[in-house]
Amino acid sequence: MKFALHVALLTALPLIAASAHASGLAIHVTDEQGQPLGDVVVYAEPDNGQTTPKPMLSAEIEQKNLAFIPNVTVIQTGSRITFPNHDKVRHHIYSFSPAKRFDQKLYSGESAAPQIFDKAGTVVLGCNIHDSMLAYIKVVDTPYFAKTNTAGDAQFDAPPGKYTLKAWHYNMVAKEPLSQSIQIKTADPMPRTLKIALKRSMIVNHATTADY
Ligand SMILES: [Cu+2]
Repeated sequence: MKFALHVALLTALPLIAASAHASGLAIHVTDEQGQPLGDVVVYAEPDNGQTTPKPMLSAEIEQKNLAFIPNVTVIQTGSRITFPNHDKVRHHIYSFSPAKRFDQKLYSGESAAPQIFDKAGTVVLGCNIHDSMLAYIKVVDTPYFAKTNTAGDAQFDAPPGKYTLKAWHYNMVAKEPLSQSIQIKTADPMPRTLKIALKRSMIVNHATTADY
């Protein structure tokens, strides 16, 4: 046991050393009234197109109490998502979005096939049985991304350099993500504030499976 722990620590060390060269980018997002905005996907695309390899993380979108949890997921292109159903009823999930079309007929438990998302874009997930079930997947072509919490804050690490910083919310007025050029420096302590204009009604006007 002791030996195994030692080996694990040794293998972890280079990772810790590598991340020391990256710098953290803190972002705060509000709506037009200055209220903190959660569930905003923020991501940075390097201007030179180069990214430092990062382990591809898989994600899970659970079905519970007739809802998708989480409501918003961000993943890098090529990542996989699993869809465990923790309800007693069966779900039939699907996406018509060009970035990923799939159809998982009535299933329960862990039997839904994992899906790989290999194209950047927005995917809206629906359930054929329960119309109110909706979830959003933002597939991005970069390993540098995060999602704001309910306080509107997000942060991620990226090596110093020039980037295009983008921000996307499923209920934003603009069709394209908010976009700005930024320079990430080794020391980047101040959070950057972004403002996103939302459609007036979250309930009536939010994007549905027909919009993407
Ligand atoms: Cu369902």
